[in-house]
Amino acid sequence: MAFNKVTTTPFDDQKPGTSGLRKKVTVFQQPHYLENFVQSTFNAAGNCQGKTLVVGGDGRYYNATAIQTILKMAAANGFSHVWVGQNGILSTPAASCVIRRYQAFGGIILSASHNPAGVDGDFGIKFNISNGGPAPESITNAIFTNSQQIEQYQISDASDIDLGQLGTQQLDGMSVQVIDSVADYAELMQSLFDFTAIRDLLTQGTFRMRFDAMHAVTGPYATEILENQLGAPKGTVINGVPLPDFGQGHPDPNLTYAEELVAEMFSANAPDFGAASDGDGDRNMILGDNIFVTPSDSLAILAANATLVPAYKNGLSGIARSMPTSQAADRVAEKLGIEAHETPTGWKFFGNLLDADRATLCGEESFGTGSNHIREKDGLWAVLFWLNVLAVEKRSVEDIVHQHWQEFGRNYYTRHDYEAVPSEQAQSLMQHLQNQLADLPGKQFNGNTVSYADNFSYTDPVDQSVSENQGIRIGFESGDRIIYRLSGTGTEGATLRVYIESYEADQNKQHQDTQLALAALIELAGSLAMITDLIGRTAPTVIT
Ligand code: G16
Repeated sequence: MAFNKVTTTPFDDQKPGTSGLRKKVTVFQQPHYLENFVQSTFNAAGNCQGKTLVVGGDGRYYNATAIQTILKMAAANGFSHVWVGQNGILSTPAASCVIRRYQAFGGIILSASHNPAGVDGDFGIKFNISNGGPAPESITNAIFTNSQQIEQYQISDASDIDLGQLGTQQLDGMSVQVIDSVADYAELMQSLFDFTAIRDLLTQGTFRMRFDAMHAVTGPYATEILENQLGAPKGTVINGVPLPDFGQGHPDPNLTYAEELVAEMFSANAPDFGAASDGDGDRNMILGDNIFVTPSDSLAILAANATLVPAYKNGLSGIARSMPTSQAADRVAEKLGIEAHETPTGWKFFGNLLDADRATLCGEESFGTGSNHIREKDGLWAVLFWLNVLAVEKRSVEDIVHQHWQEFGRNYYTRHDYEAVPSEQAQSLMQHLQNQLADLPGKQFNGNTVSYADNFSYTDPVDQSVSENQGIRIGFESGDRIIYRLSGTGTEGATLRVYIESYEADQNKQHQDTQLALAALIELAGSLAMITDLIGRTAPTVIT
């Protein structure tokens, strides 16, 4: 066995997006494509000699093949030890947990999150640093720079590792330890939540719940924790067997794609609590009997109730949300007298705040919620947090949400996505908006005066790094907001996201249909951006 130095040439499309590099499987299957990106990652990460790496993914098609390549490249690049999930499976939060627990140098996570999988589906790869979180922009930019200059990569010609076999195997002088994919993560959850109270809730009364794993990676985690450890009846977890093509589904836990769960939760005999997670287990959707909790509200409600949970019983240091996420959490932070942070979209921006203990809870409108227990968003953690609150409060999801609105006011919120828009059209729409920014402040629309209009720029309060062009914001004196940005996770053309938010303090007006309550702002958002004229669309592809 030997380490080979393979000559290669750069690919020009290896710039990591919001969360790593996501492309069609067929793109990754091109000769040298994966290898170039992995070598660029190792080069950007620093000295790998004698270091420990974690590797795992969401089990989608090409996961196991890519892992064998990464292991051989890790050995050739000097790593001395790798922790890898059995059969190559680690949910994104579990990977973050394992990196932290075993103090690894970093990890490589293979996932394209909620994007469809299979031979013609999507694949993805990202690097997480030693705190367990996604690499910051300084490293992702360095990966891209390396990928533009790469001339060779190093790889061992050793045989494949048996990923099904728990325990330690050798690969060209590097030890590869295949670990149970669930155990470390489940132990962490036990340390955070009141499992006794949740077990009582799930087993002693009439409470019923449903968890939809959408044939993606969370199935084994949810089955072990909810059914085996917490005693929920068998069948509580549906679609719990992970499949390489996610059962040809789209494991994005929202009202559009989790249709089986949504239908049940909005039926006459609905369970008390419903939840779903995504392809790699970091997103969550929360539902009650005939009620959907928006991710923005979920963050605010968890923050307001955090002291009911053992891990957060001493309170929170701060709350962080991504810029397009509604301002509901800010109101909770204000009442609690703690810091509120507004970051660009992307979990990587929360890492510094969590490390510096400037935030304890973080959340995003894109169905992501998490805390300082790891450095990724965490779908099942959010579900357990809700269960813990429900177990203590002994009230329905609806009651908890409505009481929250009464106390803090309601932030009506929706996101309209226009998918697969030709990139040039999407760019010209953003430019059209950019051109108006200077003139918008002071203008009135439907009696609502624009107080600011800008392209969001973020200065990290911990390391002072600056991230510009993070989305167009139009804010009104009333607190209403319209935000436009282009997704950084799609793999086909561009996805335009339009985020619309309006605050309602009046209790008598807090129970309208969201789309109706926001109708005037939605129309304004369309006309300011000239959506129909510039991208030829009359309706969004997905509404969340
Ligand atoms: C990723 C990021 C999130 C981000 C989301 C959507 O989530 O980790 O921080 O909010 O993408 O990003 P965009 O609007 O750019 O598509 P995931 O679950 O896809 O890894």
